[in-house]
This record gives sequence, C-alpha cells and structure tokens, in this order.
Amino acid sequence: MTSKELIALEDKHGAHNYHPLPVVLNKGEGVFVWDVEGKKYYDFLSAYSAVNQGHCHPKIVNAMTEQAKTLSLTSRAFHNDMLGKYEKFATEYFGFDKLLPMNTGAEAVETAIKLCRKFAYEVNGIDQNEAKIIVCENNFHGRTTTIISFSNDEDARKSFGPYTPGFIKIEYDNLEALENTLKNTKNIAGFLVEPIQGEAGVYVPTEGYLAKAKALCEKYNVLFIADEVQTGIARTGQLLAVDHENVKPDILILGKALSGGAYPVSAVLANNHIMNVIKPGQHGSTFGGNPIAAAVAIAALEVVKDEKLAENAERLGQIFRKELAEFANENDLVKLVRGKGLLNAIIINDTEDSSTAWDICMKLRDNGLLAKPTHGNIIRFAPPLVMNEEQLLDCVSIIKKTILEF
Ligand code: IF1
Repeated sequence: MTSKELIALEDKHGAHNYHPLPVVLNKGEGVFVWDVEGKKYYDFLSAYSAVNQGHCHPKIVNAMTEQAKTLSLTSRAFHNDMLGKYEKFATEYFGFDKLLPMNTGAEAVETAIKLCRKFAYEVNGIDQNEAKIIVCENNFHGRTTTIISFSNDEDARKSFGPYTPGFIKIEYDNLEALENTLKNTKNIAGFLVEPIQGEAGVYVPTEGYLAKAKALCEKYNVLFIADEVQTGIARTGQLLAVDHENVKPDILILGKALSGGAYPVSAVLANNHIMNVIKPGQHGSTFGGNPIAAAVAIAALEVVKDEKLAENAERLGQIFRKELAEFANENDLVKLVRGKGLLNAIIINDTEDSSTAWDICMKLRDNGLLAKPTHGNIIRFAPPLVMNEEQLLDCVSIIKKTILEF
C-alpha cells in the first residue's frame, strides 16, 4: 500500500487524537528511518526522545527477542528471574535503593504522585486527603485524568473534568514563587518538575534553578520529584538532566529511552525511607516489571554507557547550537535556538497560530529530515544520540537549506 492509502486507512478506522506529519514509516536503523516508498530520512524527533539509542539497536533487539522466546510475562503474582537482576542493575546505575517498575511515562508519574502522597500521610503526618503537590505552569507529565487535571493546555484538559484536586500551579523557573508557596501553604507534600520543559518548547530554566529548588524542598521538608521521562537517559548531555546541577531527586521518574524505544518501560526510583511506604496490594500493573521489559532495559542502559551517549549528546549539542545560533543571527525567520545536549528547539519568527513551523517541517521532510512543530512556532530537534558529527553537520545543512527556501 502507498503512504496515501495507509494514511486514509488510519483516518477512517482510527480515533483522530493525533495530527501526524504525513509520512508513513516502515523501517528504522540507527539515526535513519524509511517510508513505505523507500525514501530515507534522518529522524530528528527520536519518538520524543525514546529512541536515544537509535532505531533497532542490535543489542537491544537481541535482548528483546531472546527474552521473548524464553518468557514474556508472569504478572507479579509470581516472581520471574529477570526482575530482580534488572532492579539491582538499574538502582546501582542511577544510585537509588529501590525501583518500582511500570510501563508508560504517565503511569510512572501517577506512581510518583501516589508515593509522594502516601509518604506525606504516613511519615510526615499530614492529615488524610489534605496533601498538596506543587507543579509548574506549562507542564507536560502525561494524559491520565489526574495528570491533565494540573495541565494548563486547553486541548489536553478541556471537557475531561471533573479534575483531581491537590495540585498547586506556580510559574516554572521562578524560585520566589516556589519559596512563597512552600512558606505560605499548609500540607505541601512534593514539588513535581521537568528539569527542562519539553512540550512547552524545550524551555531550559535559569542555571541553578534546579539546585536551588531542591534546597528549598529540603528546607521545607517537601519531596523533590523529577520527571526525567523526556530529559533522562543521556538526552541532555548527562545521564540525567538534574546531573547538570548535581541534584539528587527524592523521587526520579523515567520512561521512554529506558527501553531505547523498543518496548514500553517506565520506572520510579527512590530510597528505602520513601519507597517502603508502598506495601503489597497498594500499587502495580499487569505488565510492569515483566521479563522482556527487564531484559530490554538492562540492554538499553548498557548501550548508553558503552557508547558514551551522554558525552556524544553534549559534544554534538554544542556544535548544533553554535551552527544554528550563527544562522539565526543572519536569518530573520529563525529567532533563536535553545536547548541542552541533543534536546533543542528553534523558535520561528512568526505568530503562534501561523503555519510557518509546520510548513518548514513539511519541507524538511521533502529534504530528508523528520521533525515536528510544538506550540505553533517552535520546532523541536532531538535526533538519536548515536549520531556522529558528519551526520549532524549534514543535518545542519539540510535545516539551513530548507529554511532559506522560505
Ligand atoms: C504524546 C510532548 C514530548 C513527558 C514527560 C511524562 C510523559 C511525557 C516529561 C508521559 C510524554 C510525550 C507524549 C507524546 C508527546 C510527548 C511530548 F510533546 F507532549 F511533550 F515528548 F515532548 N513526562 N511526552 O514528556 O509519557 O505516558 O506518553 O509514555 O504523543 O502525547 P507517556
């Protein structure tokens, strides 16, 4: 079937909950993907930073297929021989006592919220049903009913109420707002934050924000919860984005690239005094911690270290931003480039409701590079971290050439 026919098939039989770029992919390898007509593209989205290790990484595929042939799912009613090995490996890797395995990012965020609340009631003595969690404006943490309750994106939220109470929204990157809220509000249990706001348009906070926010949380005895679903696993040039400021979260949320995009694997990590508040029967999922997920996650994390992906992201990110900043200086259409490591965005000099960013992404597609606009006039650039310098410079020239066509 042709791309056109396949798109029509989705349109007729699938819910219309997405508006994808019109390209139909059927193969991926490393930094490249191919469409059904055989055209080859650089992937500059990496499935929203899930495919950091590159498409179909042989080591990850091998771990997955070998495990799939042996044992795929036991549920947590019985033990399996992979879960404990994975939990030992991942807790040592990230430096926490314990891991709670889930599948999607949103589930892991939900897990962190439940853990934070339970800790507040059972350890910190907050009255039942009174706990509040501070979140940031323009956050993106997933799409469950509780998570969209504290979103301020109208599309994500409207007509899905009634909403879950217990969240206070403050401005991102504003320490005064955080301290005022911590000081003046009773029963605060935690502060949930993205180290870089992805969906908001790769918004990098002021240097020192995360470290100071963590210090404030300590001062007011509130859990610092880092949602590293998108920023984690080497994307920003360190294993975790909080590592740039030597911050250790009380609760760490991971997803996406924890599996290299091969399989839905997410996790919440915390030390014993926090994680031990969860007892049998109080949380879980059928698939969380299944043997395939465990095998895939170990392989995916090994690839990150073996191939020095954080170092590569840091180095290539510097080159990318330098090249595009110089270009933006001479070009009226590109206002600025921002980001960290290989999580970057360019801001298009046009109104948020203009179609310019979309039109540029369509032309980038024609020129062999796939990226997606976010919030109208912002284009996110996040290639797989296995990219090399020559490929990156090739991509930079495709981007420049494409924008010059406008
Ligand atoms: C979609 C955005 C990226 C996340 C953070 C939790 C989750 C996500 C920080 C939930 C998910 C995704 C979901 C994807 C689009 C995407 C996204 F543009 F919406 F913001 F990456 F930038 N925390 N982010 O970024 O993880 O449940 O999806 O596994 O299509 O909604 P999930």
